[in-house]
Amino acid sequence: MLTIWGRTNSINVMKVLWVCDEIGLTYQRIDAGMQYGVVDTADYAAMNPNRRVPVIDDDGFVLWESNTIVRYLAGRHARVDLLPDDPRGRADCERWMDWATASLASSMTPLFWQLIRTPADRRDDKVVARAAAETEQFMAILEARLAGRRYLCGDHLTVADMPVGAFVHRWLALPVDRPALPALQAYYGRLLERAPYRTHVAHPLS
Ligand SMILES: N[C@@H](CCC(=O)N[C@@H](CS)C(=O)NCC(=O)O)C(=O)O
Repeated sequence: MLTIWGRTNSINVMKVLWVCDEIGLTYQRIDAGMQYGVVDTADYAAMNPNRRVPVIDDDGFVLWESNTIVRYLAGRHARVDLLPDDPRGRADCERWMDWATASLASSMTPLFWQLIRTPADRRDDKVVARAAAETEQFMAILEARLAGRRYLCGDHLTVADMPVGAFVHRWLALPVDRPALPALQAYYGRLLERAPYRTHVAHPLS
């Protein structure tokens, strides 16, 4: 039995639900985090001392860190289309996953929180402007990468698309000015053709 803890409007939970549906896994999901609490309990801290979502329990194997969970599930179910088994193909995917967390998130997280989860009268315009400008630079990197590619690491979906594709939806849904990025827009269109992406990621922002 696979159990997933995490609220559905968490970007890190979305990736895990997305990969589960791509693989065709059945699971139970337990609401946790923010208004649901749960993360404050001792039982939860025993699973994840960071008290963050998501966490999974896969037949007794407990794991946290969303990108790691995505790779684990793809690997456990031998989905070499999603998680290449050659070192270079795998490293290419992992590089974009790490980049999404280490770089893209550093501007997208404040931008999202300011514009979606902070009341308008408490927003910091300087933070918004800086985060929007930085995000535009990261999206230009993605635009260059996606030119001539259907997906981030080639002609089919891989684990690399899960963190990056989740941020792409958020950016395109945010009320910010955006330059025209045709390759990125076409990539988003391809992601939207996938039912798991529509089901778990492409939601109104909350
Ligand atoms: N690096 C962690 C970050 C986890 C994280 O920060 N999760 C956020 C939601 S996106 C969280 O738990 N926030 C507190 C809460 O929901 O109570 C991962 O990728 O799993």
